[in-house]
Amino acid sequence: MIIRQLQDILGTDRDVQDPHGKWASRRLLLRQDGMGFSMHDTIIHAGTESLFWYKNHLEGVYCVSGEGEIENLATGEIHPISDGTFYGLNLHDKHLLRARTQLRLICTFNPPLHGAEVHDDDGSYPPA
Ligand code: 9YT
Repeated sequence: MIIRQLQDILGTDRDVQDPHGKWASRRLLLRQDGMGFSMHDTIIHAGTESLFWYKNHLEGVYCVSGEGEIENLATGEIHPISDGTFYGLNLHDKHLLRARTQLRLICTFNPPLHGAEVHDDDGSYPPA
């Protein structure tokens, strides 16, 4: 059984800061933990807009606090995000994520991240 506390991850190599300063991702679970998915407690900083396009991963995201929106760039649809909103990028959906206030998102990736991925210019992470 794996037991982890967010407090113990802060400031370690599992506490990943966006090089552009838009988010912080605290990796509770990674590929090397062997569970087939990764799970992250992610903070999206207030007032930011980020382009993400996970071509090589499926991502599920559950918002537990904050206010923002996601724009589906394939359709132009904009969906509000707040405490209790889930979105699943089942079509590897290219999107813009906007945080009006600080968002706290619980994110899962399949396949799992190993932790050293860096977003490319398209907003994707390289294949596992
Ligand atoms: C929601 C989202 O995609 N945020 C970007 C960071 C990513 N979730 C990660 O690496 O944890």
